[in-house]
Amino acid sequence: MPKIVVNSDLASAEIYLHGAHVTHFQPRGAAPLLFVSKASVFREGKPIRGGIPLVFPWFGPHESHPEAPPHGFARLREWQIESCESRTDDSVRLVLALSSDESTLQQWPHAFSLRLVVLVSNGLDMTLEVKNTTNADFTFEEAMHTYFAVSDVRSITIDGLAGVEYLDRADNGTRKKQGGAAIHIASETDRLYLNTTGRVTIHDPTMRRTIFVEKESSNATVVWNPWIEKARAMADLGDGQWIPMVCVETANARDCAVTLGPGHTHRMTSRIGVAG
Ligand code: TA6
Repeated sequence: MPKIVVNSDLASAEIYLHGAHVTHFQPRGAAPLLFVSKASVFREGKPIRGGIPLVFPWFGPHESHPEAPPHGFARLREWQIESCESRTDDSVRLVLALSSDESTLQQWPHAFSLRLVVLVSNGLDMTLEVKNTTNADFTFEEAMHTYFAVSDVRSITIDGLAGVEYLDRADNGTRKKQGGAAIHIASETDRLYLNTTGRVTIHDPTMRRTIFVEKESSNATVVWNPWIEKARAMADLGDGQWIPMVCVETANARDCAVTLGPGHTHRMTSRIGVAG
């Protein structure tokens, strides 16, 4: 499958045209930030397991068509390269594009054009642009479903979501409120935090690093780890592969879905990197 490989003084990165899927980001002098499953398939019509899957235009299972691909079709389509440029500050800017077509219109009856703008420097900035090319409003969900590489998910803590309301998708979507302390992962965790725009940090004492996730125009954050049984049951993840990963996802979904007017463009940005 075709991919763009970036090697600069600041970082290295890889992004597949399949799904405009970032599978590698490593700031110079740091360990890779992203987890990719060794059992992932790289095949048309299948999502890559790990890296930064793009979720659009619905989050999770389709609300009325169970046969539709979970998390929408954007991560299953071949995107086009619009531009690739290295800049005087040693950063590299990539733009990939995807527009609606017969196939997408059958799954989601709205015309759109997407652009993913990726800026590789000592951090990774990604902006998903959604343009409504119809003559009426439409409402969509989206996410950068980022899989972070950690030493052991049981030994990390996640800060930045204290007091935030969330839908507990591991408990029938029950609405709950996050306590004040840092988040520890000690079982299957699948939480869609709502109306939250703040910076989230993943503290990994074993790797002696803190990863940050900052965002703009995103009002939801998802924290996910499949834990033992779910990981074992996923052919493209596998036994024990829940340990070295955690997802902290920059999203707009459910109560925080986006309604976009005709001709308008929405831009959601996520910036990840190593703090300090
Ligand atoms: O973001 C968490 C989640 O919605 C989980 O419920 C789980 O389904 C995960 O995404 C992975 O989804 P996928 O379709 O990539 O297997």
